[in-house]
Amino acid sequence: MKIDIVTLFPGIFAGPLQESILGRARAKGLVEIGVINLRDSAEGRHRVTDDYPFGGGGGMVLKPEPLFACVEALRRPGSRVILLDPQGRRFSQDVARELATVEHLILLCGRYEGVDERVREHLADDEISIGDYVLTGGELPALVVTDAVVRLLPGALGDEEAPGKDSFGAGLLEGPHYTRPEEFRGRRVPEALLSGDHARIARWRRAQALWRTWRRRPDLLETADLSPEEQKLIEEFKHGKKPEA
Ligand code: 9WO
Repeated sequence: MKIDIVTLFPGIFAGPLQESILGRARAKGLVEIGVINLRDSAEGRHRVTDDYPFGGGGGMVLKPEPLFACVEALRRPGSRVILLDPQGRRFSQDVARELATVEHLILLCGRYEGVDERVREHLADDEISIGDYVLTGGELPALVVTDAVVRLLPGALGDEEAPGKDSFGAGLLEGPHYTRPEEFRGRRVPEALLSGDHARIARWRRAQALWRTWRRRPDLLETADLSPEEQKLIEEFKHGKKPEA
């Protein structure tokens, strides 16, 4: 897989892309990530990338020419051009799974008051928002999308940390995790986890995940596909029963 990130601020990406799982996935050759300075696609001695908005109103807008030139040099069959923008469709684990199947992602990071509308209409194939807040640009959202997608590529995570069991992998929140010591400041690790009974541990974890989801994110239960036993647990929660602590 290849991911090209088009930005006016390439320096933002140096740290995040070389650390941890992203850095390791690149070193292993699972993904090639390019960071392209949009300014290099701007013409003229001053390489100007922004201009005043028609109609006035202040602020600056990213000009279409450098973005079109940059993307036209990068794109190939199998590319998907994505604008990171608060007006886009909402990013989610499902969208991450979808993007992880695309051969080549081109992520466009807007700045200032936004990009010329013709970029949105005639250059981007897709627009993605990571949430309802205004940032200073699309760079951090591009990193969020990159991180969520790359960790799904086969081999990016170790066997111990395979995706699927984590939050949203199964459409539910994760239950609690504990490590040593068994007792910390008088708080003990739940007995089920110390029992060595693997079936009991699996049941405890499933009940905890369901409980947490029911309490914190009941909306997720609408779409989760639950086994009959799990549906029964939810029914019991509704009648006031709590899972084993
Ligand atoms: C700036 C602005 C100033 C005054 C009034 C309204 C305004 N809206 C914006 C604006 O949306 N600026 C954006 C900044 C332009 C495109 C790049 N920027 C951006 C991307 N901010 N937040 C995102 C973003 C992208 C994806 N998911 C969440 C947020």
